[in-house]
Formats: sequence, C-alpha cells, structure tokens
Amino acid sequence: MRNDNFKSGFISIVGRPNVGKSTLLNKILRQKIAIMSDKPQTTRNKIQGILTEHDFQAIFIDTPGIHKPKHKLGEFMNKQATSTLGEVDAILFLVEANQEPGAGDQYIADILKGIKTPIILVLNKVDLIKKDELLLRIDQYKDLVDVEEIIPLSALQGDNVEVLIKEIKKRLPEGPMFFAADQITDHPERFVIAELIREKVLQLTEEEIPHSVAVVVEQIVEREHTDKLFVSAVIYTERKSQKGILIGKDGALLKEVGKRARNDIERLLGSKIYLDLWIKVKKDWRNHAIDLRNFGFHE
Ligand code: GDP
Ligand code: K
Ligand code: MG
Repeated sequence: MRNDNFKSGFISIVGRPNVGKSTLLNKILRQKIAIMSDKPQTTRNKIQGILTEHDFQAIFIDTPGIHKPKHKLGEFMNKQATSTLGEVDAILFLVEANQEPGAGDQYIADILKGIKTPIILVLNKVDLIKKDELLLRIDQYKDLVDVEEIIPLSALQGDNVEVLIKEIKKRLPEGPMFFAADQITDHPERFVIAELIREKVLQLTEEEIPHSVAVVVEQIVEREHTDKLFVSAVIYTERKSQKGILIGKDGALLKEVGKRARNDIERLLGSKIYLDLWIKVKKDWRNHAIDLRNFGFHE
C-alpha cells in the first residue's frame, strides 16, 4: 500500500444514552461487527472500532465519564473525559433530531465547551421527522456548543452517513496506519472470554476432551431494553461423541460451564451478561491452519 498522504486519527462519539451511538458506529464500520457496550470499563480510551479505507484510517474511541455519573465521582470523571476529548482529532456529538435538547445533551455540551477539538454535531434519527421540523431542531441545537459542522442523518437507515465519513476524513491529520487494514476492533476481551470458557471446560471434563476443544467468541453486543450484554460463544470439538460428553446428562455439564464462565465474564466486563453457548463439531480443527486462525491462534 502506498502511504503518501495517508491520514489517520482518533474520533470520539459522545451523546446521551440511546441517541444512536452504537447504531452509527455499526453503520460507519459497515456492520462488519456489532460493537460493544459503553458499560464501565477499566481501560481508558478503549478502541471501539476502526475504519480503514485506501487513504485513511479513523479510529473510534470510547470516552470514559461522558455519561453523567450517579455518584460523587463527577469531577474526576469529567477530568478524564476532558483530557480524552482534548486529545482526539474530532468529536461527533450525537443528538436526537426528533426531540428538543434536554438535560443530558446540556450536560455533555457543558463538558465540550472547554475543549478545542473540532466538533461535528450529528442530528440523528431524521427518518422520524419532517423537513420543517429539522430546521427547527438545527436551530435549537446549534447554540448548545460551538460546532464546525451540523450533519443530519439516520444511523439506522444509513442516510447521509457517507457525508459524515467525508467530514471525519477532512479532520484527520497525516499519519500512519496504526492497525492492519482488516482489523475493525481491538477487543482483547474476546480472547480472554474464550479462555475463561475453555478453562471451565477443562475444570469439568477429563481425558481427551480438554485438548480437542477450542472456543470462539462470536458476539459481544448490547441489546436494547436491557442492561445485560449478550455474549455468544461456540465450543468446538473434534468428534460427535465429545459433543455429547460436553452437553452432559440433560445438558447439565454445559449448563455448569455456562454458569461458572458467566460469573468470571461478568467480573471481567463489569456488566451483567446473557451467555449463549453452542457446541459444534469441527473435525480435525487442530490440523487446519485456516481454522486455527479463525480460532484466534496466530503464529
Ligand atoms: P446508544 O445508546 O447511543 O448507543 O444508542 P443505540 O445505538 O443503542 O440506539 C438506541 C435506539 O435508537 C435503538 O433502538 C436504535 O435502533 C434506535 N436508533 C438509532 N439510530 C436511529 C435512527 O437513525 N433512526 C431511528 N428511527 N432509530 C434509531
Ligand atoms: K443502548
Ligand atoms: Mg451504545
């Protein structure tokens, strides 16, 4: 790949809960992955998604503390948010076009006021309103904070998302490819979670089973109308007989694996989860390089 004039940089997406941040990110990343939650995380500046095109790479990062905290952590959280937002190349401030500005929007706007980073105001959910209503909303939102650009769009339907991507690209400085072109997230939790599940299988089985098992976490997604994260994983075995053993009498063994793993995963993610476990037979997976790569083993 030619690297002359390649651009790269970091983008924060902020907005109160349910304005459509996750939906927008999925759309920007062309729904290759469902994106993780904004549940409390120990890591700062968590990478949520990476968009790479031939001439740029935009890295979307999570901003800790941008949701109004319920406890007295307020000031500390605000400082964290402020320093992160000051370091990125652009901020997408998402609001809902079908509603007037509320206290949640104001809270975020107040944090943004002290920050020099260019802000793009994204009026999401325009599919829910009429055109004259949009003009009114633009008028109501434009004074919340100084913005460089106002982009009405529908994250759900994808309208105008390409325009937003162009605006993002404009604000990226020249820079290297930080991540491989096919990498869309840096989500080490996936691998840790897979290992936790495999560990429970090892605890609960004997003999040949442990060596013939591989675990792949397929999804870690936020579900609407629930606080739980939905985690789905597949336990691969090499033979049908092993699948039977792993399921156990009336499904008892698999249930126990799930129960133990769920506890650990909840602690890891700091969030309640729903764990969806499947067992699949994949003959000789250990001998197939391509499978190994899919399972997250790299030379
Ligand atoms: P987040 O909490 O900011 O990450 O919001 P989500 O992405 O989880 O979206 C919250 C809700 O708004 C979901 O039910 C989405 O389907 C819905 N939503 C997101 N974007 C749009 C949009 O452009 N139009 C409509 N009608 N609904 C949307
Ligand atoms: K949500
Ligand atoms: Mg979200």
